[in-house]
Amino acid sequence: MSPGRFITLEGGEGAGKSTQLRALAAALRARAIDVVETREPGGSEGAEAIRALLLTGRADRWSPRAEALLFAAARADHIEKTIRPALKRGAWVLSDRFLDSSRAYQGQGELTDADIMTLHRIGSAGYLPDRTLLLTLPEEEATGRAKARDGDVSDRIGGRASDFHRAVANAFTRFARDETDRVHAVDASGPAEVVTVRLLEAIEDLLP
Ligand code: Z5A
Repeated sequence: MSPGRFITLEGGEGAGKSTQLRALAAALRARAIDVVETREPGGSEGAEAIRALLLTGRADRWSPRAEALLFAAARADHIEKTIRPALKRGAWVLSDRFLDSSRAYQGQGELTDADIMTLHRIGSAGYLPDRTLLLTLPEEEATGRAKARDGDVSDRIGGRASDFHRAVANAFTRFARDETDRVHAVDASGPAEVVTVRLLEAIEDLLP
């Protein structure tokens, strides 16, 4: 049995993560790979319940510390109930967002990147993906895609100021620069099918 692999897709809102996750899963299934598609926050019964708490309600519903702890708790349940069992049977797990989202969104205000990594060590024994695909897209294009789909409606975190989202994008860029083995930046512009080919190239070395 070839080993299961854990692949995460990261990037800002509207970059095309969900679209590409579905396309990548289809491409892997066409190669007879057992694939589990999942997402964060969420991906297990408990984590989906926490997702509803995190993404709805007033902007100030949670303090930065409480918010980071909720993401870490959801992730611990997701790994335990969904990710590890799938990998154990040799499946590939594709997750729409994971730890790097917490580092980018929760780890550069009141809490630092080191704080988020400490929460991840406590919650999930520091577990990391085999590969993280960072979808990069100029801000205006990503905003345009998200707006075309959602109009002016956004969730608790998506609705934050553009400065915040710019800082998130810079943090993701830093991760790709500093963790070159794991985090691969992939250009998410152009037609969806072309982006999927780029993503497949970025995991080619992991394919059985
Ligand atoms: N969050 C956090 O703060 N901390 C954490 O630890 C985690 C998450 C895990 C989750 O929201 C929020 O939680 C998120 C971060 C925070 N908030 N923000 N920002 P979510 O899961 O509901 O949403 P999202 O992750 O931000 O994703 P999204 O807005 O759904 O975008 P996407 O998945 O990257 O894009 P998409 O849905 O695939 O595509 C967007 C639109 O563009 C859609 O209409 C597509 O048909 C279209 N599209 C896609 N690809 C293309 C191409 N190539 N060309 C043209 N149009 C395209």
